[in-house]
Amino acid sequence: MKWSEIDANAKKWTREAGERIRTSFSEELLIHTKTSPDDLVTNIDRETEQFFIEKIREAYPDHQILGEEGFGDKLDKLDGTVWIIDPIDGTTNFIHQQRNFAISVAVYEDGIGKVGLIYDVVHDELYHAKIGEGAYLNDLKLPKLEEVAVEQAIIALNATWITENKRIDPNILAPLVKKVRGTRSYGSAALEMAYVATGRIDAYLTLRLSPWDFAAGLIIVNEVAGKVTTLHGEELNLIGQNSVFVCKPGLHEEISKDYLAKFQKNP
Ligand code: 2AM
Ligand code: CA
Repeated sequence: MKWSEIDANAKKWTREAGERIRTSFSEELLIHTKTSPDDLVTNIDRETEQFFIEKIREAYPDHQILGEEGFGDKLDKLDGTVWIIDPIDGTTNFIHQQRNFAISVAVYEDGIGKVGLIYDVVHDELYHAKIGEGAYLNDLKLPKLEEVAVEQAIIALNATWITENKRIDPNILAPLVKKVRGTRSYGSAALEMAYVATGRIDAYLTLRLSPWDFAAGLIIVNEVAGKVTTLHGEELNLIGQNSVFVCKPGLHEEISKDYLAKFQKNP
C-alpha cells in the first residue's frame, strides 16, 4: 500500500507541476545566474520545487527531500525515505526553447530507488518506473533493451567533452564519436536517460551530474536492463557529483574496454 500510494501521489503532483509550468509560458520569466553565466535558474524552477516540498511535507512529514534549488533538506546520507527532485532539468532549454526539459522525481528508501518519474512537460510524456515492475512511457510498457554494435549506435554526448575541458582528455571520446552511427545532445540529462530507456538512443555519457539529474533516470533505465555507472564503471553515488555512463547492455562493456580504458587508468 505504502509504495503504490507514494507512486500515485508522485505522479499526480508531477502532472500538476507540469500543468503549472505550461501555464507559466504566457507569463514573464525571471532569470537569474547561479555560479556562472551559463548556470541559470528561474522563478519557475524555484516555485516548482517549493510546490513539491509543500505537497510532500504535508503528506509525508517524516520523508526527507533533496532538491536542486535547495529548499529541501541538507543530506549527507540516504537513510529513510528520500525524495530527489529536479524541478526543471534542462533549464537552459526551458529558457531558450520552451521544450527539451523535464521534471525529474525519484523516491529512494535507504538508498534503494523505488519510484522514478521523468515528465516531458511539453509533450505530456511521463516516463515512469517502480522497482521490479518495469518501466513505462505513459501507459506503454517499455521492452527490455537489446544489444547493438558500436557502429550502429547513436550516442548522446555534449561537444564539450571532445574539446579542451578540465574533466577529460578530448582525445579519449573523439574516436568513439568517429566510430558511432551518430551523436546527439539534448541538454537535459533526465530526458537523455529516458531516451536510452526507450531505445531512441543507445548510450549517454557525461562528466558531471548531480543526484537530482540522474536519480529518476537510474531507476527507469535499470527496469529495462540498461546499465548505469560512472565513466570508471563504478556505481553512482547519490550524494555528490558523478560522471555518468548510461548504456545498452553489451555496448557498455564494449565502450568501456575499447574507449574508456585510458580514462579509467588516468582519471
Ligand atoms: P539542469 O538544467 O537541471 O541544471 C545539461 O547538459 C545537463 O547537465 C542538464 O541536465 C543540466 O541540469 C545538467 N547540468 C548543468 N550544469 C550542471 C552542473 N554544474 N552540475 C551538474 N549538472 C549540471
Ligand atoms: Ca534543474
